[in-house]
Amino acid sequence: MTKVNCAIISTDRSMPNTIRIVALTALLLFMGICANASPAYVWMSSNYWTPLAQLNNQSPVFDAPNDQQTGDSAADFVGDWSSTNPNGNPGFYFAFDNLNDADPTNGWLMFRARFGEYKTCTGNGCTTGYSSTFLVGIDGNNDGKIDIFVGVDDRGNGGNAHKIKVWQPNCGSGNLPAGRSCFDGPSTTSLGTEITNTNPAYPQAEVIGTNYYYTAVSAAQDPRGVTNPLNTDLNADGKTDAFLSFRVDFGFIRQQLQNMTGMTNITDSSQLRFVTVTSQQNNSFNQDVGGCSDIQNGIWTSCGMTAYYTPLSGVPTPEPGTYAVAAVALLGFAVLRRRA
Ligand SMILES: [Ca+2]
Ligand SMILES: [Ca+2]
Ligand SMILES: [Ca+2]
Ligand SMILES: [Ca+2]
Repeated sequence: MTKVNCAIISTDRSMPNTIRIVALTALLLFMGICANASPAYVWMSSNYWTPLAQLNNQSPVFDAPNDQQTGDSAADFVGDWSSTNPNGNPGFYFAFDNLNDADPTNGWLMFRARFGEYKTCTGNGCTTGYSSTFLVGIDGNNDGKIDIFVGVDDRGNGGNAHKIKVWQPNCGSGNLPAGRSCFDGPSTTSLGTEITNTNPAYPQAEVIGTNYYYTAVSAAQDPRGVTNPLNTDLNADGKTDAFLSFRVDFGFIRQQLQNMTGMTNITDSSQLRFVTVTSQQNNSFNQDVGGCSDIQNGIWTSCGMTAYYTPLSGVPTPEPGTYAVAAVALLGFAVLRRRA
């Protein structure tokens, strides 16, 4: 999207009515364009997020309930949208705030997943009910292997809790099975060295405010329920499901991808693929893999990897500006009719 300077258009009363209406409409149009500058937020309702389709199943069916490995339903990815259940609920969403400028190398990548339980905070001194990781692996070069992980680390209540982090992938803790490669599946990928963001504008330990949002699934957060039956408990455990959302600095991620993989010219128009994981461990994923129930033997490209998405494809729609333009146009017509 090109950068727009928001102009103020005069509607001097000495103008002929027709010209005033045209000017008014132009003003509204500019207001609409300016309204498009509204950033994307982690607390946006799911209507503003893009549900991600899977590579081998072009629907955002996402993940089976109750297939997580540690008994923590708060870390169980859930989602039941499919070609045979089109009114179902997506489980993995993406959004992008492109900062509304002409720079293709900046912006915020945002991720949201749905989990089987919204955990309220009960422990002494705890600050959140979520107590695991929500990891997103990115394949930036179309080889089916994860190149970088971003995510929320909410394990425990100490210094590590409540942080947005970035990691290099590691090759997993065991020997590679025959025919397999590092980073090509949940058992051959783990969290490696944490990458510290040294850009003072975007400190790494950033989880409060605009970067993180944990909330119960509700009609307000999932307005799809207005037209589709709202289901707040997809895994039928009697506990309200949760949305966990976070954002990371795209400029930092693209730079790290280029540093680690030799990929060049990654922009907000580059095609990326994503996987999702919850895990209590860094060296071996042990909770849930989004879109896959085979955490032991699966391969990302057939076990949870999404289709291709450019960051720009996640810019929220409908954009608020659309409504502003429509409202202005309607107002213009109303004024004309009154004066006719
Ligand atoms: Ca699951
Ligand atoms: Ca890759
Ligand atoms: Ca539930
Ligand atoms: Ca799973």
